[in-house]
Amino acid sequence: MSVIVWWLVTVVLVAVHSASARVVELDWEVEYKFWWPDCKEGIVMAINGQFPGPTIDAVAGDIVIIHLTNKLSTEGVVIHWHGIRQRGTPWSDGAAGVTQCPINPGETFTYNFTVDKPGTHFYHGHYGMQRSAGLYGMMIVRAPKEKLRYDGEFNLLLSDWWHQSTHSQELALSSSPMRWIGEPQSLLINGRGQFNCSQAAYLSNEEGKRQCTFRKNDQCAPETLRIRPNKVYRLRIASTTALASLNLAVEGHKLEVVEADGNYVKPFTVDDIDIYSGETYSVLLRTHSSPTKKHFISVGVRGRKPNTTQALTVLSYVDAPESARPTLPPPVTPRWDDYNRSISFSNKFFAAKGYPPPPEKSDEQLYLLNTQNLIDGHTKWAINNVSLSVTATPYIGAIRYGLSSLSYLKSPAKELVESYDITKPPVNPTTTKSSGIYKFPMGIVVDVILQNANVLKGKISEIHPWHLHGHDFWVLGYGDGKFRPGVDEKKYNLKNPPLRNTVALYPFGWTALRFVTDNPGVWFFHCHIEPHLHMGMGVVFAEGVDRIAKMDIPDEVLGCGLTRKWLMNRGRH
Ligand SMILES: [Cu+2]
Repeated sequence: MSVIVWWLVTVVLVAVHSASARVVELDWEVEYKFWWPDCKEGIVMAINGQFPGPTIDAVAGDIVIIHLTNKLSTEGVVIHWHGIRQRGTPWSDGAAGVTQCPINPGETFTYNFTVDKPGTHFYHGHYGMQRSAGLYGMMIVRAPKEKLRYDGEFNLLLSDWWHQSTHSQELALSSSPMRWIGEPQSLLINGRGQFNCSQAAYLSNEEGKRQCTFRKNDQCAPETLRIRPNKVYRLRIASTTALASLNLAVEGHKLEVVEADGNYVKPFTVDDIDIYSGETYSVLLRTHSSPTKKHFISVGVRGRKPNTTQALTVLSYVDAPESARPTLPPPVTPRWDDYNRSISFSNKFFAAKGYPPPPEKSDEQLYLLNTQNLIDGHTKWAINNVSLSVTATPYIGAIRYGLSSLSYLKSPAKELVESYDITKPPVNPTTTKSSGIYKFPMGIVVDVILQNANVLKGKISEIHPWHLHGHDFWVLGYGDGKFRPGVDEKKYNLKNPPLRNTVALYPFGWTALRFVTDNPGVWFFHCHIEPHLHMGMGVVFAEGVDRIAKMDIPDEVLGCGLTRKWLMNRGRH
């Protein structure tokens, strides 16, 4: 064999080898840009001039390296990789104040992590209300050998949009008395929506419904999903809404749910899906044999009294003429306050075959009582009567160098939960702020029981989608009213509960989940509704504190607060 052939063989072998652990390396610049997300000019946070940000497309096992440059003139920035567990790289989780200092204007920070399992994910800003400002994009991690069978796929990234700037919103929410931001002006599908009008007005008898007008290349013009007859398409759907709980449906088509939060589920078929902020789904859609029709895909608000027009986009069979419009109206979003319908959808989820069941028993139970409270006239959300206030020193650095005495919280005695009347406004609404941190040793099984309650005024309890960083967890069950220790555990699904990273807590109810402490790090666990988190609705789990104390944490994540001082002093020795 000639030298050249040997060289070629070697090149091919290296290529095959590196294909099993590819590096996806990207240079990103974050900046504000004028944009027309809903046909009205606004300001978005763009990445490399795009809104939403670029889609990351990787294969399980790949290493993702993002060099993120902050081109904002006056504020810091971070990006959280939602659904990626960051095993071995907790400092790359991108939660400001928890796992890193915000990246300063003009500076570049490199995120470097492995995407260890396939799934539909997204990424988003996790500092202030930068997610609501439009800092987000899709992140697809493919299976080296996909077990689902389909002919094509589309990504649908769902978000909600306000005309009030997020800086103004932050101030409004922190004011005394609080000024509520209200419902979003528009819903966006892949960053595109239409304010105060409907694409389907021509099919409606409703008075005053305005037909949207836009040109094909407008930034707010909906995308058309082009499909072929008699095929199967995978829709990868993610919700990064700041506030809205959504429902998605495709006129004339059923949806087979196959994946949730990056985990395969036992397939089931529905007419529509509920999707809460922080959740992702894959659904399979089987196309009809007729090649000439167009159909509306609708996204509407549930869980809060809606005041936002449905977002629509069009599914178009290949032979449909460009000028043709859908002939049937978009699906009607189910009633917003039909919570039984919502819960029955949640109860359809089971792990797909092949997932091992959870451990049978837990070592620790953590109750998290969700209440709305006041601090000096400021409206807050509190967990176990503590409203989260993230410290200036990143928790991961404070633990690594033993710099501040973070006072760890304890699960409240059952009595606290037992004595609290969740059906009424709090008797004593005053609460306190703290770092909201709980610690767990490695290698134990933890149950978290989220307990919902009544808000400050009226007879109201809200939906809170809770998202855990660094982990998937098993959803063991949902219940009405107050959790009854010793009774409700008996109803847990321990056979095939779904693995998720986000789960809904329903009004006046409880949700139980289980996870294993197998990933040392400092993990945010919080309501994914951005205004709620802003008002303190979260906790932090320090997992394996002794292991964190020995971690080789890059200095670059710690250039603020007490860790900055510590690093500067170290330099002097
Ligand atoms: Cu919430």
